[in-house]
Amino acid sequence: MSLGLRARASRVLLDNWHGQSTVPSGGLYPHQWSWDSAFIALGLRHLSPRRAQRELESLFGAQWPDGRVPHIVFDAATPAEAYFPGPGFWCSAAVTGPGFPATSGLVQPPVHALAAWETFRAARDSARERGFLPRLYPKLVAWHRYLTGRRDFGGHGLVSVVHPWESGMDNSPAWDEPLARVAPAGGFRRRDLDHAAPGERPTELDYGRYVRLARTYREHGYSDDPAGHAFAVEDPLTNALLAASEHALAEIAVELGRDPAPHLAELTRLTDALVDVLFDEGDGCFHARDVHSGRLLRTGSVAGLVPLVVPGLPVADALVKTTLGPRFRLGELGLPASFDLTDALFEAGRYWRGPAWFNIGWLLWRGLRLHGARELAGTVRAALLAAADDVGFREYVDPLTRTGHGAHDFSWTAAVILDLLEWEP
Ligand code: 2M8
Repeated sequence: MSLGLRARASRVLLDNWHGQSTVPSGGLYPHQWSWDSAFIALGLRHLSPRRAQRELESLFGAQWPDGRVPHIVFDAATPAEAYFPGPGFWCSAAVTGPGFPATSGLVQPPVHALAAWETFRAARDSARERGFLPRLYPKLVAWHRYLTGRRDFGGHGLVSVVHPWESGMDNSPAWDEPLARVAPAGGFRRRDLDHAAPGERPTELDYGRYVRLARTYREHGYSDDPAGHAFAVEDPLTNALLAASEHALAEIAVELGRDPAPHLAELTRLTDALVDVLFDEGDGCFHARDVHSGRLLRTGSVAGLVPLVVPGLPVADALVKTTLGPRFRLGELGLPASFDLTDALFEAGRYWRGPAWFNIGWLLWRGLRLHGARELAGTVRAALLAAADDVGFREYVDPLTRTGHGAHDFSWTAAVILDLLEWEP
């Protein structure tokens, strides 16, 4: 590995810092994104613990009164037309009222409590001095309460996501079937194609459907009435990160002298629901469930492996076996394909339909360590570091050839590399 990977990763995070938070990448994503900020904090904590705390604090500064943490917080200094859909599309002030930053109305996977706990652990004394956890804890609790209280559309105690953007894995083939019901909207101009090749991004048809779903949510005043949502799925990645974050909330509660028991009970409840409703013993993988059809969407999305991050997951051994099988070949490749390598829908360079992503690699690395698969975790860590060293801090890479794709100098790539560098092989 070339010397200077750490310095280069640090440079990316310093360059993408906008004063209060970090943009995922200067051109393609020029605002603050919710789950990006959580991964970014995990890396920033090694560079500047204070900045890592600010990253999360600024995101939660935009939390809505109902507890939702918006998936984009718009930077007022960035021209509105730099990103579509921009602040004028979402009209968040109509719901939040004045005094809130302009945001989207969707959410993203709840990895924040985990990031907050890890950020605290990096610099306990200064975090205590700043009152980092006492200020953040009630906001994290309200965030989880929004998800479990307002988004349990299926009645299984699992959170539903109402838009592919909420899953974080926008154009995953897992969403093809439920998305096919949505009539595409027109009358908008994409900005992503100003920065990335069409072959690496979602199709026009996908975008039309994304816009239709977001417009409808906005027109319903961002109400979480299940009947108003054409798209509603119980996603294993979202629910697994919520469970792992409940575990982190229990740790935070202890640090604050509070009772961790409610968080541990919530962890158990979510774990049971995940396994009962979304785990398929037949193929050793979790799958999203379509709330409208009631059926499991049996596809080979890597989201189905992410429950490895849940402490105490009873089916961890089966999941580890699945990572090693022909669909993911993790032991051989080290890089986690975002979709089943053997499926005709696999596309090595198109966004969430096949390429390997560094944040997913980090989650699997963490989950493998958690469940004792240390050698495989080491293989994943080494492959992520080698890929970043070879191609730079790309948004995603072809898991077979390691060709880089998407944005350059992508913040969460740099951040998880900085974190992985802190650990022994
Ligand atoms: C991607 O999603 C945004 C919409 O939220 C987009 O395509 O414009 C996804 O990869 C998502 O997971 C990520 O948080 C976001 C910013 O990096 O980009």
